[in-house]
Amino acid sequence: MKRVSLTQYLIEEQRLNNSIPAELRLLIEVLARACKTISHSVGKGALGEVLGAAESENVQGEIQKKLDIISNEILLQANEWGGHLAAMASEEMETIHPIPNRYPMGEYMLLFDPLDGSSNIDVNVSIGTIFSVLKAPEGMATPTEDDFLQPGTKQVAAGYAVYGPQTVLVLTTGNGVHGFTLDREMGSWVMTQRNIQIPVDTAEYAINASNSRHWYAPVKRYITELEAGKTGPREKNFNMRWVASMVADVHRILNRGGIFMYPADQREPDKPGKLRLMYEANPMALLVEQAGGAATDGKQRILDIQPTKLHQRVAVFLGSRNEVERVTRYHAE
Ligand code: AHM
Ligand code: MG
Repeated sequence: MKRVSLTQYLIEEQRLNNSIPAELRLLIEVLARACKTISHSVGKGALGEVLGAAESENVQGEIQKKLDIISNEILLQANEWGGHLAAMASEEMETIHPIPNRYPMGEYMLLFDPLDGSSNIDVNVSIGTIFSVLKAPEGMATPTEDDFLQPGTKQVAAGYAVYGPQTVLVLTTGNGVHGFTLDREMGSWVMTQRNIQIPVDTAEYAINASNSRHWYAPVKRYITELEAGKTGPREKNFNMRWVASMVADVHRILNRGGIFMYPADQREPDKPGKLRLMYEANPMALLVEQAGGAATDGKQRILDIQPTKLHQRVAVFLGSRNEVERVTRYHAE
């Protein structure tokens, strides 16, 4: 079989479909290289002395792991000097990171969760990097947080790398979703999946059920019906999976269908769920929609939400279209 590398795929997209400007291609290549470096660090584990907690908290008040900080640094350093970016923002940084003056400024803005699935870092379970790419607003001189506050529909690229038994990069630039496996011997990304499609129906769901006592009625109803199985109203048995790494859960759903949920609940009514809109929900929502699935916050399409804060949270229901539509309908009823 002829191997198509990430570089070849990107150049062909640029040349044949005209869907990727040269600067965006450079950006994705640099990102992919950074993910390769992160994959290497993650893979060393205890041998690289990278496990365990750092002595700091991030803006959400969560204890940072050493690998959170290492991954953040890798992404910042890799993306600073290429001239393709105007600014970056990260789960691990309170404020945005403008490109230092000594480097040229480009027209794109990059957001990332450098290492998602923090609770899995030290226990050798899949984790990943999530990224979202926006265009800087017309006429922007000095980037500010406000320039990032664009709805997910404005993303020009999004994706993740999952560091599991294999390291896989899943990418969309608005022209389908494609997967690239890291060839560890050659150090290159090889296309292993073209045009990933999520089945519209599924018998698999993902939710942290330990929170069930806090759920709102529509989520309770939906899950109770799934649990009732063949003799319940759905007349079908459902299976549950929860990795506690969104990247790994979404990766499974892209590959064989399913619905992923992190709902808002009654604990903190002002805080809609756990996941962050700009660098977790939006990129995943774009991937899922590009693969024929759906993504809502229970009420509206995630990609249509107008962000008001860089680190804002959002409820998430995404995956196989018929299930996402059903649970969204329950919220409306
Ligand atoms: P993180 O960005 O601090 O790693 O948190 C996000 C993660 C998601 O990957 C995952 O879906 C979720 O948190 C798991 O949460 P919980 O521990 O409540 O099950
Ligand atoms: Mg995260």
